Amino acid sequence: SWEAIQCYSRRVRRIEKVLIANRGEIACRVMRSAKKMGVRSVAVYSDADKHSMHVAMADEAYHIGPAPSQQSYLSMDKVLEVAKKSGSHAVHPGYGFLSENTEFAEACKQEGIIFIGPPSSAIRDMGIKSTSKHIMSAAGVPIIGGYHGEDQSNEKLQAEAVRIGYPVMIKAVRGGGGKGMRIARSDSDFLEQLESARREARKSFNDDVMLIEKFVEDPRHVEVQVFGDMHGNAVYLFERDCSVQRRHQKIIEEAPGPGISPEVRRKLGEAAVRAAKAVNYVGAGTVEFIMDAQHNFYFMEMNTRLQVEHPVSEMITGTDLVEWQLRVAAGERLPLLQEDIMLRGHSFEARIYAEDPNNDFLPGAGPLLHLSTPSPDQHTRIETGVREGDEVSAHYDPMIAKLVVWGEDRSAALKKLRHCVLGLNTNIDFLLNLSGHPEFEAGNVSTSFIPQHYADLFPTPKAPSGATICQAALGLILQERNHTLGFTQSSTDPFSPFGSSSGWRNNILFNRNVTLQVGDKKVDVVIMYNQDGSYSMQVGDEVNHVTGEVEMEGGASFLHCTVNGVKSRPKLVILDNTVHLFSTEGSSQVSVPVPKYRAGVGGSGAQGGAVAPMTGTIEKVLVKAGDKVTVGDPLMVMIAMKMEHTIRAPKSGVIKKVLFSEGSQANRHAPLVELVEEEEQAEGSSQ
Ligand SMILES: *[C@@H]1O[C@H](CO)[C@@H](O)[C@H](O)[C@H]1NC(C)=O
Ligand SMILES: *[C@@H]1O[C@H](CO)[C@@H](O)[C@H](O)[C@H]1NC(C)=O
Ligand SMILES: *[C@@H]1O[C@H](CO)[C@@H](O)[C@H](O)[C@H]1NC(C)=O
Ligand SMILES: CC(=O)N[C@H]1CO[C@H](CO)[C@@H](O)[C@@H]1O
Repeated sequence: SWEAIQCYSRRVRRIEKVLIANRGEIACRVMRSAKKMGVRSVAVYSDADKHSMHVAMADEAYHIGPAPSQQSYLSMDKVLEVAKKSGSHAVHPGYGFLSENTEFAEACKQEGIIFIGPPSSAIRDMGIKSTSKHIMSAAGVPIIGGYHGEDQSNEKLQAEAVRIGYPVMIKAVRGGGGKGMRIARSDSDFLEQLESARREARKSFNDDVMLIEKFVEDPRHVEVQVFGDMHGNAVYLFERDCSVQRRHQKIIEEAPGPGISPEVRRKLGEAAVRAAKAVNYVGAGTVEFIMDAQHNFYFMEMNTRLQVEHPVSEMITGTDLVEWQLRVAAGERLPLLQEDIMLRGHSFEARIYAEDPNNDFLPGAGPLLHLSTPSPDQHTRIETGVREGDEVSAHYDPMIAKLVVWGEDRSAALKKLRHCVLGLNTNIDFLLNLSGHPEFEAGNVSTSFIPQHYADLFPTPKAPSGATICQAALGLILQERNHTLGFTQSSTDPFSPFGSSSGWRNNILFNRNVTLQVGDKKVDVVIMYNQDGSYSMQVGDEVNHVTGEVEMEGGASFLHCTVNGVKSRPKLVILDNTVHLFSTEGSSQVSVPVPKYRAGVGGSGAQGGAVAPMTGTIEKVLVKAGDKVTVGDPLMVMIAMKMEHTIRAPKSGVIKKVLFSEGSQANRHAPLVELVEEEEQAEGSSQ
């Protein structure tokens, strides 16, 4: 009751020490605000995070278990034990992990530790979709119209469709996978679509009970930041547009929503505040709506935590929402009243994922090769939890950083976003492409944006130029010379191009021909060493004149080189069998094809081959030595970055050896089996 809440809140409890039950960028983000407020921060970490940035940043850090989150970041007992041991007054759950776990919120309360989040009753109410829609509808928040009744007569269903308003979705109650679903756009085609949906549902599920729902075409995802305190106050901090998504993963978020009028903005905000008040909300929350082309909006759900994309709201309102969270959790009043919250300018956030947009967004684990960030200032924020050289762990979310910018208006902010290129072998090129798209510039966004503009966003990748191929070849030669001079003897690495069987080692200074893997093509390079220390490299019909050296700077290697008189200095990283070159023009990769017999595949570890597509854990081994397989047969199942990957036979043949057992960890590009083609075997035995 309000009485109790007020009683409780009269005791403003100082929070002098906060435990952050999270990792990565959000843990670092919370610590920054805590430091600013003079609050000491306590980190927890798993085996995988021992050397990570959030541990280094905290005032105290405690180990809580092995890498899998179930045994570390999700372990309530361990987190609470550290909270007590460290004398923390409060726990900040960040997002994900325990942030929306009512049991954990209750357990904190039991221990007299403040859970920085809403009351567990609000988390519970909002966690159940049907309950939340009920509460919202009663509070006058628009919800999507629908009919879920028992009367299944044509007349009743059609009358409901008219009441809801066309277009409507006719959906089989037992439906799934798009089966038994039809869209009716007008009264005249309703009955036909209904019959068709029923027919399909009967065939697929042996049940033709239908429900009717308002259909929103190419909807926008618009959400409102709200904040409540223990004194019954609640405010909104305007809306964010997070429409552009891929696999239900947000990519670019912005605030305020493009093209939304002040009137719609106020309606959105007021609806969101009604939603928060309906559940006696305390702390930071987000009310999500879907919005149609006419800017009608409907309640979807409420997230009872700080969102990943909260910084864009901070940028346009000049607030620090983590500071607000700490103050409100201590029992203070909201720092600002609604009329004091001003909207200024426009802000974008781009999420940087360790993933490859050109490889169907498969996440990538492994060391972070290159991270150069724009210098942060008042209008540019880099929210990250990793430093160059850190391992991107396969156990956690692939998001490694967020770039947040602010500008006077949308086009100024967008310009800034594009300017702040983080040269990173992740989704940066894709972000550039996306944020430069004319329809995006015009603010014409919806959840269908990526599929609609697929061809523009994913052009066939441009093959690296002859000059780039020469740079890569030079990088390989210089590294080899390095090794031969005895600085390092790298490799037990089976992919090293410098292994004795590759033929590179023996005649360093002499002419040679190499084959490089460039995209899905093999390119022959004829290399001649000249007396003056330069090289002539023939790529196709073109002969290039190449000189250069590797320069070390700040622990990184740069290829200081000249190709046909043009100077450049890309960053050089050689890892496994691949040369990575990073420059302001973007990144390129050139590989030394893996010998067939080692990889068990013809290519260089393409997805689906018998090599690990990324670092991860072998979940299941489906074959054993001696098994005959045909191309496409599943060999193993791997878990990496929270996703399952089936490794299939790249060709038909016989399994000679299985190189990994269940439960073991395989590095990216590691061969998983030795697979011998039947002809090869036949040849081998005849020799
Ligand atoms: C917005 O984009 C959609 C999809 O590409 C297009 O059909 C529509 O015409 C665009 N709207 C405006 C106002 O340009
Ligand atoms: C050359 O050797 C040094 C010392 O081991 C190493 O740091 C550097 O990265 C090597 N350079 C190349 C191009 O491999
Ligand atoms: C490289 O290839 C060229 C032409 O294809 C040939 O003339 C030359 O002998 C080869 N060089 C070596 C070292 O194999
Ligand atoms: C909108 C945009 O920037 N499109 C670019 C995407 O990338 C390809 C090749 O890298 C360019 O050709 C497009 O112009």
